[in-house]
Amino acid sequence: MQLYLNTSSPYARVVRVCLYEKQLIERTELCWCDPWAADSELVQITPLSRIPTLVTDAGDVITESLLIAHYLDAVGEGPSLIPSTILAETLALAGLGQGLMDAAFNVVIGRKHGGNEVDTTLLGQRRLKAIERTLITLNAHPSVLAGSAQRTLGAITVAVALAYISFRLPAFDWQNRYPTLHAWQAKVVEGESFALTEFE
Ligand SMILES: N[C@@H](CCC(=O)N[C@@H](CS)C(=O)NCC(=O)O)C(=O)O
Repeated sequence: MQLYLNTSSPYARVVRVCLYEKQLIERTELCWCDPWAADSELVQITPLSRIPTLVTDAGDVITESLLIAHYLDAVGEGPSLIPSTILAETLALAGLGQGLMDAAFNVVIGRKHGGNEVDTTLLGQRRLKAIERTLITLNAHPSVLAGSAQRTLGAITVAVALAYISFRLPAFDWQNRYPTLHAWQAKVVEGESFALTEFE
């Protein structure tokens, strides 16, 4: 398989973590690229020119991090990332994580292309408020309060989104403001799948 990615994409990191968790990293060629470059090789692979993009051994091109994770879960080894016994909880957490990631990524990309004043626009305000509300919700979330560090797709997605906020939006200072969430995330990120996929 081939995975198109870069070192700063939270979406790509979710997939990289899944590759380690499902023991598929050795079977996957990592194709580092810049999705924003007009002449990127990625455009030949997918018209969307977005990462992560996975090309399977059979040549299918899968985009969207959660869909790729779903595929890896089916073809890899070890415990399921989407256990049927806790399906709804796992998907609910994954949705919160993906939404948090979307809001944070849009703040970052908005500032990059429009300057920090985009924070004062209607959309900018909505995204910042969504991040804050989601942090509050996660800090009191039953899965977080239960303290389970099981690396389901839900836990992985939330943990990566939080790591991305630390990386790109440190002013949120979520670790100090939400210590329960911080303690839970610290447990989820223990292990090589997170250690070997640090943002750069
Ligand atoms: N919903 C997608 C989001 C992917 C995404 O936005 N990737 C960014 C990099 S972090 C990208 O490739 N952007 C290039 C573009 O939008 O043209 C997913 O979950 O994979």
